[in-house]
Amino acid sequence: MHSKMITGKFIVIEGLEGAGKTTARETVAQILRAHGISDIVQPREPGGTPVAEKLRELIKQRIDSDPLTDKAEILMLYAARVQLIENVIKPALARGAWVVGDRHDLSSQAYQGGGRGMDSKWMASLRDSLLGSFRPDLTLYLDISPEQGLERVRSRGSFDRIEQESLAFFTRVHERYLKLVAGDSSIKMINAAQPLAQVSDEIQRELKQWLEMSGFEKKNV
Ligand code: Z5A
Repeated sequence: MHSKMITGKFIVIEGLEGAGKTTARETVAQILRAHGISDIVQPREPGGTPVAEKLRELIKQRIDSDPLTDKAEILMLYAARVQLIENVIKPALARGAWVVGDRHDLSSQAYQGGGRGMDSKWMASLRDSLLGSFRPDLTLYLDISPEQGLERVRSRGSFDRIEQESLAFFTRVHERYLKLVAGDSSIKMINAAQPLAQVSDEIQRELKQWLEMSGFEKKNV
């Protein structure tokens, strides 16, 4: 029986490309299932709704005759995020489901704020006016150097518009991630440079500890 019922929570996996977010999302879902949580929604950002997936295509596509401006890029990312929050995440949480997302607002703070150098105050006011106080309950940030992350994804062959950015861009994104993680206790840092099995172990430790602290004890079977 459940020792304590709690309502749905919003967990986010963050990190540079190649950090291992896809595997981590599945590891988190497995741990939640082992705790008796079966209604789990796993969206990705940008994306996760029909409209947001269309925006994702536009965001990732490079159109040389009409380069995407930084402002248009951030507005499209937020348009996709608002669609996802209002049409998928909030309804899921309201029915008691858990949401495990691949990227969320921290990505915008790191990529557009750090990578593109967009004004932090403007970014904060955009976020606050569009999302209000809506935030993840827990973020697992998978830390990896840009060099190692890019090396892992290189085997895919083709790169989208953002993946074509310079190493200097990804270094700024990484630096901003580290700064944001240091200032927010709801973000747990995982060493994603380790072999996959060790990364999964670290995720398990952090998540189990957080579930215990949140008052959720493993289902007794
Ligand atoms: N973006 C943005 O700029 N602003 C925003 O607000 C948001 C997003 C929300 C989304 O693209 C792009 O949008 C992203 C940021 C930007 N762009 N860039 N560049 P995406 O969804 O296509 O890409 P991604 O989110 O970065 O996913 P990814 O590249 O697939 O990374 P990943 O999911 O973290 O990696 P993975 O697929 O789990 O692993 C990659 C490979 O590494 C794979 O072969 C694994 O088997 C291997 N791997 C993973 N972990 C390990 C370990 N520990 N050891 C060895 N090998 C490993």
